[in-house]
Amino acid sequence: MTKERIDFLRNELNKYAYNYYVMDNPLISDFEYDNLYKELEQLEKEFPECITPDSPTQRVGGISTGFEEIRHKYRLYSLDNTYSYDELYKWYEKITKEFGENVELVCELKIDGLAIALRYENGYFVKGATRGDGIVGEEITQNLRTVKAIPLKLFEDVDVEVRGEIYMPKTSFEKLNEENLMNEEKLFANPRNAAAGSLRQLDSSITAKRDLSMFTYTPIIERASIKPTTHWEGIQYVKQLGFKINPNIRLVRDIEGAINFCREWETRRFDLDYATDGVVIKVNNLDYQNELGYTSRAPKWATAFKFPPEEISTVLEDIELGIGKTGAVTPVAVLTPVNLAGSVVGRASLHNFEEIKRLDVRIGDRVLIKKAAEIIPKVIKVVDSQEHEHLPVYKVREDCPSCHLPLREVEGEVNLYCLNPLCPAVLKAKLEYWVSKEAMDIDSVGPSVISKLYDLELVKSPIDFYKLSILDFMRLDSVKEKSATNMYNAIQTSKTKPLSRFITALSIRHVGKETAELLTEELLTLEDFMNADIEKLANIEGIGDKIARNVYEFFHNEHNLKMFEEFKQVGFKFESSVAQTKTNELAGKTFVLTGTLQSMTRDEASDIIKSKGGKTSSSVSKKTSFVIAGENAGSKLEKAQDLGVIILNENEFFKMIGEEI
Ligand code: 3BA
Repeated sequence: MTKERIDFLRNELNKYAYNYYVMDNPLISDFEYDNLYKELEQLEKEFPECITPDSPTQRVGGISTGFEEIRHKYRLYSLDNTYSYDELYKWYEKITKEFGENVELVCELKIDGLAIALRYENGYFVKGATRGDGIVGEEITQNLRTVKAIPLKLFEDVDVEVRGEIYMPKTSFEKLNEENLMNEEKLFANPRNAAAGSLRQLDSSITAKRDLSMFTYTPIIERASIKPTTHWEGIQYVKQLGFKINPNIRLVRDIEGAINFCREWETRRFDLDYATDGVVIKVNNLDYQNELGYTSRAPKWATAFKFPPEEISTVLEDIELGIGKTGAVTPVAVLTPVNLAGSVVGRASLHNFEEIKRLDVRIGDRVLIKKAAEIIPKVIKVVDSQEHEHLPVYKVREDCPSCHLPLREVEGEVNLYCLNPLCPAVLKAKLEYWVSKEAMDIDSVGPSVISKLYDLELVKSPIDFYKLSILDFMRLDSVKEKSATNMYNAIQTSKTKPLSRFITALSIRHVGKETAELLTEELLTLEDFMNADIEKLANIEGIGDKIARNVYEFFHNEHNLKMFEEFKQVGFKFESSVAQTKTNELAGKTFVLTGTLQSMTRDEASDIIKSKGGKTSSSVSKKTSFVIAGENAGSKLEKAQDLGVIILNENEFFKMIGEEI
């Protein structure tokens, strides 16, 4: 009876874990799972003779004293790779020459993890090892048993060896580093290192706590019911046995198809929660694979197209200090330019002085940089070197590099601030923000024009833009009548922009675009802002006490009130044009915008939606009414398809709001 209950619990738990960790399809809550698990644990304690090796309780073993080297039964070859499409053509040409016809290929994402080999006998997991040099690896069975995506028992009684890649999801890596930071432990540089560090633990209970997973990509079948004749069938069989495979895999008829796959994933990969560094392209037909054979180190039937690297090292030549519109001082790394993920990078963010101290970066160091959030590069660490110790430790500057007044700390902020309201750098930053896309969007007036206008003392504060004549612009070097007229007109038309943009442009602390929009939904005119008390402000949805106080103070500051008068005099109307043109045809509808739109930016589309009473959101859920998808739409589009959310292209969207183009 008890034995039956134990068998039942084990099978149920394994089924749930399989669905959760391999199929990405949770069937029950963590709470329910934990309860069943505890029951099994208790019963197994009472009846240890009923424990089987595939029980979920058997995933964590003890502490080992070291890892043993073992010789792989089948060698794990290397993989040739290239960064160039030309070379892919050449590789394929050699192959087609051999067979005199098009050769089918399988494209797989190249997971940036650690290659491992797993042996199964009679369907049971018996041994797992790192790749090592491909001939000899380290036995890490104990640690691999803790990885839930690795089945302890397969769905069929077979003898196989599989290869795959162990990885840590990006989000888990970030969480782990956050914890390590709090506990003052060493940080991992990237998910791959975190996965490697987790697998190298002598205490497998530590490995068990790390969120590791595995994609399996190759079987070597010794004894089984079927014998695949293609790589594609091999992968399907691996899936059938209970392994997790990467779903982003495609069978293509020739190299063009493979290159399309590479191009697609060069950008889409950033939507994934695991790191990829390329695409592996393999000849599908296993007979062809055998005929092509191997060089001394790698199969001729496979190659990897590598994406441009996301991380690279370069020399830190200098640290410049940037000053933002709030006066926050942000150190910027000046680097020897290098190519990173497809673009040349000469500057990178260092966030703040705390970060410099934490990383101990010194001018002259070789540093590792990467694209953060895949856009702005940042310095992640100093590359170990002999020189580092001989370089002077970076000294934090005590005065503002622009106005030379002392920099100050501000409560609750990590940055240092220049609090001089007349600091030229702060004023310039405010002017730059005024014309920026997010604020008044005067794109013909750029930073260099602003800098010149400032130096000629023509513009010190945003109101001065509106007092300039065309001739004033022509006083600047290299500005001809045509561009002077353009700039003048752009500034004049900005007077009619919606109130929310004006509020955004004011650079009120903690009031960015989103907050300004929340405020102007309730406060429709400038007078409303001047009349609102703190309580009224704080009662607006999404506005906290701190912001309410900032806004209140801003609109009760004598200097600012004078400035508003001046804005009125030059012709600002300050009526909420959103309120005027606002209709309600999209009320209650939530839109998600994804991909590149042709006739407008996503921000513009978002403004249109809001002006018609609709809402926008950045993520797709069941509550999403419509997804507007442009070119190269990625995971959001897929999610919408999964959830059955209506997907519109741009033209359909315009039709819907009656503005056919
Ligand atoms: N496929 C890595 N090697 C891979 C079987 C061959 C191969 C890889 C692969 C040699 C990935 C080299 C180490 C190794 C045998 C593993 C993949 C990936 N295929 N999808 C063609 O996603 N990182 N790596 N040698 N197995």
